[in-house]
Amino acid sequence: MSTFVDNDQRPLGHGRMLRKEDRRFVRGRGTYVDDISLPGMLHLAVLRSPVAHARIVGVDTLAAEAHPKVKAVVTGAMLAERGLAWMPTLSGDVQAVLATDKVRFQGQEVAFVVAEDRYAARDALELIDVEYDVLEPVVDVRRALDDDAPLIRDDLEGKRDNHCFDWETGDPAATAAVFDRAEVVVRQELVFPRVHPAPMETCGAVADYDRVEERLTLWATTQAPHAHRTLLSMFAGLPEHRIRVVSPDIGGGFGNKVPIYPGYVHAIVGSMLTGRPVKWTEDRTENLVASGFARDYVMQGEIAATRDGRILGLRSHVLADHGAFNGTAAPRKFPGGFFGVFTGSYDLEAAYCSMTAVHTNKAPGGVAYACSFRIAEAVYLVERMVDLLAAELGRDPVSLRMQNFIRPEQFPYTSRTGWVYDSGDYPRAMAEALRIAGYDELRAEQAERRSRGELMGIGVSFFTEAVGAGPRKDMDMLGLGMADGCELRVHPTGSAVIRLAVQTQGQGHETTFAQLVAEELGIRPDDVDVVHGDTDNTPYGLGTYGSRSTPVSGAAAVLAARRVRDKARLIAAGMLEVAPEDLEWTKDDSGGRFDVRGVPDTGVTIQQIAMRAHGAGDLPAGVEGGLDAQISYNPDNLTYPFGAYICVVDVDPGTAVVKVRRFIAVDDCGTRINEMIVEGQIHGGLADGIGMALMEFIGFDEHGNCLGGSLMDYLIPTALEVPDWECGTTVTPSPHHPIGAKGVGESATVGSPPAVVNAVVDALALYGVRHADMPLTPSRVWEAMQGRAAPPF
Ligand code: MCN
Ligand code: CUN
Repeated sequence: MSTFVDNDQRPLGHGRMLRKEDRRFVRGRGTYVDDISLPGMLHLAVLRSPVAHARIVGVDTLAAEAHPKVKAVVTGAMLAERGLAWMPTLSGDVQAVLATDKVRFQGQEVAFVVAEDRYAARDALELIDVEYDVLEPVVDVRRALDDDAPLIRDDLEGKRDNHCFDWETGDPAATAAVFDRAEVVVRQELVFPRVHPAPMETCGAVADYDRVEERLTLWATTQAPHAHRTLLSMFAGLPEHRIRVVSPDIGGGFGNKVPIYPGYVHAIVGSMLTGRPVKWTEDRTENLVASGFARDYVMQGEIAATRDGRILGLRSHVLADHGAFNGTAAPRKFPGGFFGVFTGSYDLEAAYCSMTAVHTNKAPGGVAYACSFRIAEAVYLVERMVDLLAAELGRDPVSLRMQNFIRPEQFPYTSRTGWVYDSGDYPRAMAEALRIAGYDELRAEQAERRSRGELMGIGVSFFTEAVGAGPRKDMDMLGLGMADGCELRVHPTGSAVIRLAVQTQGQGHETTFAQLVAEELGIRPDDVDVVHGDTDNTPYGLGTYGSRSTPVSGAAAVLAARRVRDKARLIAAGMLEVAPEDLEWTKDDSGGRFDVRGVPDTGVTIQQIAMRAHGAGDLPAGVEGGLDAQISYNPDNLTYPFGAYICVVDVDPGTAVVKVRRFIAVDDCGTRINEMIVEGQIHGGLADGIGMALMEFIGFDEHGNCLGGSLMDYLIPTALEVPDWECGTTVTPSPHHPIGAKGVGESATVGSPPAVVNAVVDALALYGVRHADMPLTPSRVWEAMQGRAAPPF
């Protein structure tokens, strides 16, 4: 159980404290994009394609234009005249802002209406008449590359097939060699289905274009306001200093709010055309059907080992469904994202992965969902393959993992695909999970239940994440570099404001970044205000995704505070008339201070120093006034958090319903700033993982109709489907982060799906089941059970 600490009672700096932002949120005082209301504001609604693939023969907007409350009706043809019909995606592909020639997925944007109110805008959509010449859609990813498959991207010159990209990583020859000499090889096709982040708040924007000043203000649900400003400037040709992107309170992102969506551009165009502010707010179905999807990988897994369980190699071919437009936010040289870490937590001899990505008539795929850009898929692959190997060898899945872990003394460890893991102690985390779970007792209980025909399963997974992009030049997503800025100002009375490039969507940045500064300066977290999400008022940086806020901006915040402290030392030396080296920094519950070394309690507090810095007395020669610092931080490496998860399930043999009975999660994200917030991140991610493993799934029928367009069809777990989480901690600091912190925001989503699937497969071992694909709905589990002989009782 978590214990919450009254914020007035807690020490200065790191540790459990209640979230500062919740004072606002629990009273309904948050300001989300849809809460923005400007004088004269108009409303925008989008007409979307009812079919997955069709040629547009004609669009008749006359009746809609005649609607008394309609101010503008815009079609793809109108945008094309201004060169605005297509926009770049984060992968370097292009995406239609409004369809011109063809529609390529159900729900694609075809036209939009700007009207006096939301109802009129919606009504007017029904007055637009679009004539479609329906084409055969490509729905099945395995059909996409058939010779006679319909061509989806005929907008691209010279394009002859539905190929999106090829990519490979690792050493194919070395891997083939270890497979040749392996005593045991296990192969399995694994499907990670298409899922959706489904944040509580859907996407939206309010655009306000001032024609006289030629200035654009865009309130938008974005996880990366600065990056969006730059991209908008490059795309729309507006000077960047005349664009202000404001990302106010965000009701969850989970990766869904990384891309720029056509709707943002519609709002901007609408405001430019009408000269009035324009609001666009997606409804739930629009969000589920047309905004970014994740996963959708068909993976051929192969694992090679010796008979005594030494893993030699891992190989995979991946068929990736990227939908009609490639929306992946991946570093340019890694179109397969961070899938390259698929060797996981194991020290093996060789690994190779080849990937073929294709287009289908589905919404843009390859977007993120609390995944660290494909690490969820990578961890699923390796953790299922290791379990399959354990089953083949008749080994316990824990002992097989322990045998093959990268050992603590091997860090920093360069993986076979070239990733440098910064630090780790995997056996310790695994041992802690076993201890909390009471693993041996669980196995004994399972044996006893099995003898009675009960289906109890115990699933283990161990993950290594790679978060905090990014240091390497080739990891640069947009050609902008990956550094993040942060600016700290200490006021004369010693309170402070920190301005960040990253943007919280629920992760608690207003609290943890205040704690980071408080810890370094010896002031109360409540005395530090955190400003973010407004490009006019924050330094440049690439935003929040890939759990990079703590590894990158968090480091910037600490370094800014330390720079302030260095300056404070000079000022204190002047105040106390000693040399700076003779001062000693101390911090206790009453605050931070510089004392003369060896003479405690004679010094000056950070507040006294701040007052002096702002003009209350002389400063030493050469020291400027003020107590501020600005940092732009580019980390030396990613951080590699890790964890050991154990899931216990019971499967009802009569109904095939899976019940998660227990979930034990030991996470190591290095030094923790606020344990309560970290636990909250883990709880949320575990719920995500259970959702993906057991119920979340966006399916399509043979016509390309999306079958997951509402939360009645796209199921996400509720309090009823999740157990009381049992969390444990180990702390292995990152050697290159100033306080040793690693990111944690996606760890549990990445690590938990294989634990659940491994548990269900373990439960079904009595039926001879070796593997079953997610989501493990009752019908899937039932099918798996029917595929094999029923147990002999
Ligand atoms: N933290 C900490 N100690 C650490 C690591 C993190 O106290 N060693 C704290 C951080 O300071 C921050 C939170 O935990 O308050 C998450 O930090 P971090 O791991 O740096 O991740 P980000 O802040 O960059 O958040 C991004 C990450 C991603 S990419 C997705 S997707 C996701 C996630 O966060 N989306 C979320 N968690 C989410 N949580 C909520 N409520 N809503 C989302 O949309
Ligand atoms: Cu992978 S989802 Mo988060 O990086 O925004």
